[in-house]
Amino acid sequence: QKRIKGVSVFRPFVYGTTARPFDPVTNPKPEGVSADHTHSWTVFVKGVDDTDITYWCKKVQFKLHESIPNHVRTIENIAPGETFEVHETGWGEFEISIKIFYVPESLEKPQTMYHQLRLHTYGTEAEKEEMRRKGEIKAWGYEEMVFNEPGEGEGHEDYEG
Ligand code: SLL
Repeated sequence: QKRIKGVSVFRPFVYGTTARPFDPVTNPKPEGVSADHTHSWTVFVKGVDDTDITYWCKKVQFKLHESIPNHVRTIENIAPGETFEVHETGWGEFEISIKIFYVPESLEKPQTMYHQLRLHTYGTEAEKEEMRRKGEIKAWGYEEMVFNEPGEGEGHEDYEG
């Protein structure tokens, strides 16, 4: 299919992890979770302010630590506006590979990003204090996918550049 010459389209998204320590009151450990697991956590890819990304992002493959059963998790066919995400529990921090597959009309190859799962407070003293207060360890990043000369079929309404 034809590409649209001289045009770049920017698609922002948010990705990362949110972890919560198990706590009898604020985050009780579910039945059946291994005794050595200390945290629940989520890794995700979503639109900024939860805007829909499914019209350009077709599928996300999260590669977790090999110690985790079924460690390659593929999320696809989610409803518009939903989040590509995986929920897990564990005890250790590790690097997660996040591979993003674009809709075929974009004519773009998949892209892989690497993201460090954080279970423990980090950053400045003030940032650590806020994480302790909220009982939540967020490691979020912002990225922009740039579609250069995208295919015509993608239905872009807001070209920039
Ligand atoms: C570390 N290099 O030693 C890292 C490895 C692995 C974390 C961390 C297991 C979860 C499960 C889990 O949390 N692995 O058994 O399902 O800190």
